[in-house]
Amino acid sequence: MELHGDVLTNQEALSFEAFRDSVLADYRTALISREVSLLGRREVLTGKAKFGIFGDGKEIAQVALAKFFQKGDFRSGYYRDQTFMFALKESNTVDYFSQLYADVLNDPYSGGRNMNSHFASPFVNENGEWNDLVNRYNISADVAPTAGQMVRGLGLAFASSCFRNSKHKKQLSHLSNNGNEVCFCTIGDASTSEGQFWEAVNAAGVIQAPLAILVYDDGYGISVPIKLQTTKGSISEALSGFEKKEDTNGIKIFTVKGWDYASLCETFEEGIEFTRTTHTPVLFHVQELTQPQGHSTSGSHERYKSAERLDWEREWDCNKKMREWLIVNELTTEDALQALESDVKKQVRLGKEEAWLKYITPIKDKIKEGTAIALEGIEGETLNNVNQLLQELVNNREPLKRNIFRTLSTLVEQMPLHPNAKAIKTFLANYLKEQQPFYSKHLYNQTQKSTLNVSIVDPIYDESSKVINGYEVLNFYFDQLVETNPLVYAFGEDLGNIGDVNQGFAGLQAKHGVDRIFDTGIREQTIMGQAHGMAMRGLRPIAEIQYLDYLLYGLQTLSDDVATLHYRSNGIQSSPVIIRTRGHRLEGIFHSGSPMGMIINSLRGMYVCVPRNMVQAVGMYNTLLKGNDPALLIECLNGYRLKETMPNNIAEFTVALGKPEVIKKGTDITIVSYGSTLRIIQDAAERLSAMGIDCEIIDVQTLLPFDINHQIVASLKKTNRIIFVDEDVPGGASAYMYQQVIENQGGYKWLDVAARTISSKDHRPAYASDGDYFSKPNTEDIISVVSEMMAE
Ligand SMILES: Cc1ncc(C[n+]2csc(CCOP(=O)(O)OP(=O)(O)O)c2C)c(N)n1
Ligand SMILES: [Mg+2]
Repeated sequence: MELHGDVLTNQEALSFEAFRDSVLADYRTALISREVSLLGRREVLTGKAKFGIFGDGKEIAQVALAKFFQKGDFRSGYYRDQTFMFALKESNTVDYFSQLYADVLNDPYSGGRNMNSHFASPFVNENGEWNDLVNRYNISADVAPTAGQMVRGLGLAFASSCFRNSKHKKQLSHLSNNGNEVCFCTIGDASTSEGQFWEAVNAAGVIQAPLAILVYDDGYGISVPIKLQTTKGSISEALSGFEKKEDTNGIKIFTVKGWDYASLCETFEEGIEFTRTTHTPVLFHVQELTQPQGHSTSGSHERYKSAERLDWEREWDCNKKMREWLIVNELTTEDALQALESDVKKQVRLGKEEAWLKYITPIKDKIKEGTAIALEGIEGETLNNVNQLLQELVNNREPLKRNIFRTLSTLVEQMPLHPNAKAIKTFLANYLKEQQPFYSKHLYNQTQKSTLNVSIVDPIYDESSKVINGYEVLNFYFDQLVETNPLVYAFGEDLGNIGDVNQGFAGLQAKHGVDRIFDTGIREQTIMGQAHGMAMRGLRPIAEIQYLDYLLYGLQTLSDDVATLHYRSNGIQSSPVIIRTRGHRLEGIFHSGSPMGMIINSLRGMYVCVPRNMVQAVGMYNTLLKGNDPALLIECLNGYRLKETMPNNIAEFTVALGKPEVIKKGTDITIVSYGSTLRIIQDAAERLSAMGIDCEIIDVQTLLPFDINHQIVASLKKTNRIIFVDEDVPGGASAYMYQQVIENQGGYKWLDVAARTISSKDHRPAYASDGDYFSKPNTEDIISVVSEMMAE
């Protein structure tokens, strides 16, 4: 983008004008963004907002980058991206401040749930259906855990490769334009120290997806300088071995200075075009950026940056450098710039004030309403007392909703004989009822695409129904599924070529193609991210964690990103991933874990299915594929070679989530469990039956959701005795089931003897069959606890 000031032809003059206008528009966006950062910080320091993190010092790179972000593209970024969002007009001053104020009505990205600078755009509509993602800018909802965005970005990019290779492109044209979409993934220099970053870069280099990684290098991660973060103090140097060469895979690496507008435009143009057309990932190391106001409102960078560094940052401020460049190249004048600067200041202040009014007015209205109720018809001494109690609330210039609850509740506590006490309580109860959903809705899908709305189709059996091994049931099913549903993709370690370690997909890659059923590296976290990004783009991935014990490697992504997505985007994004794994019982410390308490406590927002056999598992897959919620399904490791009768309608029948099944009726005691443990319980029940004790056995089938219709307490009403059994540690998921039934379902009212739990020992399971016997609940344990309870 060289400029020469000689005589121009008409044509040249026109195109020069257009160029100059677009450059000045970019500069204006950068100025607006800077002003937002300055005023935003002030809002926090004066107490109107709680916390602030801003994009100052990274404006110019982002106005340049936004030029190459096309409709249909995706962003998986972090909290410095406000300028990019302003440049795309995906954000503006008013919306930005609404989020800063945690305005549940007006924050368009998270409904007041996420901190500021955590953006999102609608991928799904109010019916839960996917929007046309091809004709809009797609901003995947941000998370705060550093580098968490990398693995999602990988998946969003990889989906483009799926679409490009799909045989069903026509059907999918609302989701992708032949896989031309690039995922722009931004990250700070320090966050590249995270494992997520390296795993994602390596995976991208192997799978070759259109992922554009932008490392914004400002030399610091809060206070820790880059030399303590990155080998050789430079991410581009450290990554040089990943560089794609002729005849190799890999990534293409660019370096560019973050204050150099012209070079940024040129570099991004080349790199983005390259990844869009070739699907080779690219990484831009954007260097020499600054943080004019330090990291966030939580500290001041003067504490850890030297005076020389702070001087350097002032000198190399990207906005300042662009301003100089505009003048040197005679694109504008000093006077025009001053006018622009004051105009921008005014615009941002007005936007901020508008957002504040939108936020505060309904709260102030509520205060008026509540105080009017408290004051109605009272006089004299009482009026004085009430006024005194209300004073602080009424005078508060920045009141919160919780101040209303506190003040009015205190008033009723201190003046129980206040004539309007009842009316005040009603007012507060109604306000709570009105407000709570703003903070709690959309944890799960609440549209007609909720998995809980899926209609239930019973399995059909007759004399012709086949009796086959569990793994054969799965294999038969997956074959039909991939054949009939073009959105389904299955992948994981050893899942492609050999068809998974238990042969659920055996032979299916050869039949359906390596694009649909494939192997991945040993990289659980990016397998999760890959699936997550695909699901966000409307595909239906079934991604495998080879053994339940290794879910831990992927748990951060599942817990922080997948499970929170629908909630943190306030319902505008969904990720109906299915994570398939196998566990509970096999051998030894690292192949027979059943950490279900950890799982259900960290994955609220996902459904957790724990089928006892493969037919149940298939019914659950069918259900999950019809809804739009994410789920984890754990098959029983010791169940693949057990014989099962396969329903004739294997591809259609569904298992309702949250509906336990009574698998043995009985009158003396209710035993509640799930998964592999049920077979131990059935064994115990037979021996107890010989002793004259009649057990009722209930399979909960899913832990999340749990027994929606309270079927278990209905059993307890009959037997008056209950045990919760599983293979988790003491106090794990057995304690969760206990709490659900005894507390939530009011089960304590029906107990003749104390309810009990039986679980594994505190330690990991020891190796071999005796290790299992002495570590996990066994038949004799169950018989002895049941006998004790019957004798009490
Ligand atoms: C997993 C995780 N660890 C720590 C933090 C706290 N934290 C937030 S930002 C940050 C520094 C990130 O620095 P960098 O990646 O260079 O981005 P910058 O803020 O400099 O743009 C840290 C440590 C976090 N959010 N997530
Ligand atoms: Mg940094």
